[in-house]
Amino acid sequence: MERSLVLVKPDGVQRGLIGEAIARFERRGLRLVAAKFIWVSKELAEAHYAEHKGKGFYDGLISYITSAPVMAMVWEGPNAVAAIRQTVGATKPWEAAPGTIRHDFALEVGRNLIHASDKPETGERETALWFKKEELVEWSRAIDAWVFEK
Ligand code: D4T
Repeated sequence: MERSLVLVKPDGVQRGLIGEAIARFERRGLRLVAAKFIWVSKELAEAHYAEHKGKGFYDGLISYITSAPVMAMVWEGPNAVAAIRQTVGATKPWEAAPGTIRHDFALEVGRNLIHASDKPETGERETALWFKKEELVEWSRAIDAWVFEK
């Protein structure tokens, strides 16, 4: 089963979009594994965005993600990474497909509301970076057989 880290970023939290994001992932059939509401430290922000160090938007990215609390979650399901990226929409909100979260609620790449892991391996790495093992909940739902084929 694939897992993805999802962050409702500071702008999403400030704009009251935590519930909107959770509702969309729940409706899609994804299963929640972990969640916590935290103010991100500079260390965690730098570890999370290490691949962008040195880029022009890096400093702005770090100050944005540490500017106010975020809602950090892990969601799982078959093809969860691609499904969640599809629900979230393209990084640049003006390129995001209609009906996606970024299309429906965002305009700027530096205020794009949500983070989602970009590959299954990234999902595993980011889950381990943001959550301790004991914070991940293994469970099943009565409806799983009606959402998950296997
Ligand atoms: P995140 O990581 O926030 O979910 O975004 P994406 O996975 O969709 O996109 P990304 O890693 O390419 O970018 C990370 C983060 O940097 C901001 N950004 C990106 C920016 O401010 N200017 C830019 O030109 C780019 C490419 C937005 C998301």
